Amino acid sequence: MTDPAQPDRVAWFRKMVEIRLFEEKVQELFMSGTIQGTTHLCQGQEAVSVGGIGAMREGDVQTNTYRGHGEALALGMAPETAFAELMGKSTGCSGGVGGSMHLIDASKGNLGANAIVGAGLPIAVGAAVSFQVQDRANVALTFFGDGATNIGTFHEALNMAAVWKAPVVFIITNNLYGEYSPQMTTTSTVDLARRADPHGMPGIVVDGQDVDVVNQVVSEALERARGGGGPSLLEMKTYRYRGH
Ligand SMILES: Cc1ncc(C[n+]2csc(CCOP(=O)(O)OP(=O)(O)O)c2C)c(N)n1
Ligand SMILES: [Mg+2]
Repeated sequence: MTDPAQPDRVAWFRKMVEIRLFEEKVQELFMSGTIQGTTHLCQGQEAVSVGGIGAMREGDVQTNTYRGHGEALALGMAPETAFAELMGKSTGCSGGVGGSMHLIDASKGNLGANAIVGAGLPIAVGAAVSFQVQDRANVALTFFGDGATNIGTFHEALNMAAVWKAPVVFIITNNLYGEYSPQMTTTSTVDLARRADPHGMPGIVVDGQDVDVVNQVVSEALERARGGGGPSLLEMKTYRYRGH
């Protein structure tokens, strides 16, 4: 979280490097069989995590996916805590029983990663509705992949959020592949931001490789939601450098 008047771009850069190096080590440990269970890397997508999380304010929350190392570290989880979780140690954020796909720290606004594609969206809408009920000026973000926009919960979550003007920002991390399937083989829509149109909410295509642009667009969507303007759908065009 940064002061909107004075974005700390050096801190963003450091965090993106931290995420990249964290995952280099994760990959090394995974390939050597040291990490039990699976891991999913977000290399190439760091600007989406850091720019998006950097737009959050005190009390805001977010959900993400099984590819959630970037968001967890951007939200301030210590790499030691994340490594402990991946190594199955009791000092991990989920006591070592969750692993890579379940990095969570509610005290820092991280309502958790989700192994189920599309599962984080309704959780974020629920959090947003709770803010409305409690009359709190907070917003929920939810990060998910391009493939998740073909899941039922995506459409259900957008519809409910639009009808109730819930303070939630939907962020598609469009890395062009769902697992190993190119977007064009699974999806009839080129710009996934257009999936906002039937719900009457803003749908914006964003250069997900530019942390400044990501931060700017997410900040505007967050403030719109915070002011009662309702949800937005932001499509971050990015690329994942590693396989699934
Ligand atoms: C409901 C559900 N269906 C299928 C899967 C298996 N699965 C894991 S990742 C994935 C593809 C998701 O693609 P995308 O949303 O683009 O995310 P990416 O992996 O590119 O980050 C699928 C189908 C799952 N985890 N959950
Ligand atoms: Mg994808």
